[in-house]
Amino acid sequence: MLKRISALVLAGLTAAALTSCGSGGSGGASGADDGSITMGFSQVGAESGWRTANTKSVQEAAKESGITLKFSDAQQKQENQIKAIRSYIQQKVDVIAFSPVVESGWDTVLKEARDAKIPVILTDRAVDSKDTTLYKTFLGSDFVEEGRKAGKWLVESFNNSTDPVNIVELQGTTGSAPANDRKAGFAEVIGADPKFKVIASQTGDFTRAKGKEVMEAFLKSNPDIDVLYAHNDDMGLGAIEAIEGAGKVPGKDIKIITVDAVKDGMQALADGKINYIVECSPLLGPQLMDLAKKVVKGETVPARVVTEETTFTQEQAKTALPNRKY
Ligand code: GZL
Repeated sequence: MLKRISALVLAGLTAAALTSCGSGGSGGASGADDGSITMGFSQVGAESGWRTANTKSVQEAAKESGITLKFSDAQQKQENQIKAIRSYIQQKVDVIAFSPVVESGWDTVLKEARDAKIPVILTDRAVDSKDTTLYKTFLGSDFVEEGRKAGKWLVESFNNSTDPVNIVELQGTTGSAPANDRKAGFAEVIGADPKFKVIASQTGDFTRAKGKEVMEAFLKSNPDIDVLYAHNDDMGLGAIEAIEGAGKVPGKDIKIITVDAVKDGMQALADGKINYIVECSPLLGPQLMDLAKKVVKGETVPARVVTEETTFTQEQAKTALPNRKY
């Protein structure tokens, strides 16, 4: 009898040891079947207010969902993201999620994840790979549509004018999906009317400091700028410093359109220094965790999940500001 009990106890202990050895995962790559999920997340960096809010949303949502999050900040370098993804593969996480800092150069590492049977979710930004088996879904905004919204506001605002409208553009990170697509959507809409001229367009890398630096250069080489289109609020806020430093009035002498709608941007909009903001929501955390649970269980998910977002005028910003979550 004693032998039988000790054999049962030994079997139980062995089973427990195997389960706890896994990195946690309900049938994921780690093979553990205790229902826990471990996600490896590679974040672009901490370049803007939007990014900070996005990181907060992902971390809070992971905690609320009971998902163990391994998080890395790539400081806007693709090689750091590739290293992080390889490390997550080594650690046998159950799912990998990341926001690709640029669109190209991901096929090799994503094939390694696929070969390791670890599902990948794209969040915020997309990749330009033709092989859509390399990731399960892409959760994020339609950046082309964001550019179109910015262009439509400009066209409507200058509807009664026949004078040339000189535009300078602060682009996001070179090669990134939001920079490519926001530029394309805006150009598509204003291209219908030759009075709109983009007289200068350069990357400000989505940061306030670079936005200010490039806008100072624009102001030095272009005496009559009518409009600034900045691919995010942070570059627009940096540009405002440059415009005021040049003795001009932002929002009046130079109309400003930005994208994101983070708190600092909305405050400048309410104060009349920005004229229009196209929202790009960073609050992707809850949807990302829901998708991760489905993907780890092997459930099918939509190939594309587009986030809901709107636009703000100066008056709308005054009303919305008190309730903004980021
Ligand atoms: C857009 C996101 C962009 C934001 C910027 O989804 O990738 O990156 O517009 C951020 O503020 O830096």
